[in-house]
Amino acid sequence: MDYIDLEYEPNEKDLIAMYYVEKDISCESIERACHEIAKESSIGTWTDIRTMSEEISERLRPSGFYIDKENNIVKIAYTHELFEADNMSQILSAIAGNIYGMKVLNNLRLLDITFPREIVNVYKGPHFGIEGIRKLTGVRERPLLGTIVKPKVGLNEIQHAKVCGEAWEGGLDIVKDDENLTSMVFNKFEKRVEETLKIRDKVENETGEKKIYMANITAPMSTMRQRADYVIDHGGEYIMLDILTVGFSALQEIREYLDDKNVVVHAHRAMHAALTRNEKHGMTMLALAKLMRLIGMDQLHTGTVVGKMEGGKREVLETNEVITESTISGNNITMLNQNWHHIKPTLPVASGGLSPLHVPDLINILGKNMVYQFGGGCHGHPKGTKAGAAAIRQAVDAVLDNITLEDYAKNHPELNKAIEKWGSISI
Ligand code: CAP
Ligand code: MG
Repeated sequence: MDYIDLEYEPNEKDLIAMYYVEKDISCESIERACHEIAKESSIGTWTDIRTMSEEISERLRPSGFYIDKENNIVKIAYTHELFEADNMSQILSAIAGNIYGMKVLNNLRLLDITFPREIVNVYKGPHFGIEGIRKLTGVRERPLLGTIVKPKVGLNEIQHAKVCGEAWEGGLDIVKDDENLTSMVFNKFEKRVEETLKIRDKVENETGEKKIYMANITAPMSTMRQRADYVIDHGGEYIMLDILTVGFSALQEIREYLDDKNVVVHAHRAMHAALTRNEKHGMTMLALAKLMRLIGMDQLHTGTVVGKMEGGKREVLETNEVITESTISGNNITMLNQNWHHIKPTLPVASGGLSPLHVPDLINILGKNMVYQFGGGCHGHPKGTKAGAAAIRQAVDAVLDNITLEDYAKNHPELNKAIEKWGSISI
C-alpha cells in the first residue's frame, strides 16, 4: 500500500486533511481505507495503469501518515503541487470529492484541513474583519444585534421596509433578508433595497445610531454583481449571500468583485447541515468555516448552542476560535499550527430559535464578540417588532450590567412582556 507512510513527517508545503473513516466490511483494514482515500483523492484509481510513471508517483503521491484505529481517524499529507492554490473548487474536488462515494467506505467525514502557506497566501480573507465591522458600526463593547425580517418571504417591499424601520427604532443594529428572500413576484429586490435604505437613513438620523441592512444578493453570478452594485449605489454597506447554494466559485468571484467596493460580506450557511450535520459523514462546520474565512467572508453563521438548530457547545466554540484567531491551533494531533496573520478574523453569527431570554446564556457561552440575530424572537413579541427589538437590547444591557433579566424587566416593560411570553423556554 504505497499511499501509506507512517514515517512521513508533514512539512509546511503540505496540505493535511484529517478524516473520520468508517470502512465497509469489504475493506480489509483502516490502512487499506486510508490508502484508497489518498489514491482516489490525488493521482490513482481502482487499478494500476500503464500511463503512470515513477516520476509522477514520486512527485505527487500523497502519504497517509497517521492512523488512529481506536478513533477511526486518518491524516493524509498532500503536496501543494496537487492543488491550484487559488481554486477552492479544485481543492475540494480533490480532498472532498469522489472519496465520499467509494464502496470501500460506509462513512467519511472531513474533520479539519491544514493549508500550506502556498495556498493561504493567495487568499485575501475578509476585507473588513472584526475590527473593520466594529469601526463601521461604531459598536465596540457589546455584541451586534440583529433581526431577520419575518415572515421569511411574503411581505411586499413597503411592508418589508416598515418592519426594518421598527426593528432599527427598537434598538437593533442590523436587519437582514431571510435566506430564501431574493427577488420575488411580490417583493422585487431593487424596490426592496431602495425603500429599506430610505428608512434606514431616516432611523439613523432619528437615533444617531448606525443602522445596517443586509440585502440578500443570492443569485446567478452576473445578477449577484448587479445586485451588489445596486445596494452600493443606494448607500448600502453590507450584502448577504447563501454560501453553499451560490457555490465556492461564485464566492471567490464575488469576494474579488467587491474587494474595492467597501462592502461587508455576510455569509448565511443555508444547506450546510446537508454536509455538516451527520457526525459520521460529510465535513465539519469547522472545516467549512476555515474555507469561508480564507475566501473572505466578514461574518459567518456558526451556531447558537442554545437555539433551534443543531450544533453543540464544543463544536461552535472550536469553529468560532478557528475563524477569529490569527494562529490556527492544530486541532487534535499533528495538525500543524498555522499563522494566518494576514487573514483577518471573521465575525461569528449566532442565529436560529433565539429570544431575549437566551441572551444571558449566549453571552456566557459565546461571549460579546459576536452577532446575535433574533427572527421570531423579535417579531413574535406580543407588542410587535419594535417592542421585540427593545426587549432584545434590554436583555443585553441587563447582562452587561450584571442584572438578572427578571430584575431588569421590573422597569423595562418590553423585556417583561418577552419573559411573560417565552419565560417557559427551557434553556
Ligand atoms: C433564524 C433564521 C436563520 C437560521 C440560520 C431562520 O430565524 O433566519 O436563517 O436560524 O440558522 O430562517 O431560521 P429565527 P444557522 O430566529 O426565527 O429562528 O445560523 O444555524 O445557519
Ligand atoms: Mg433565515
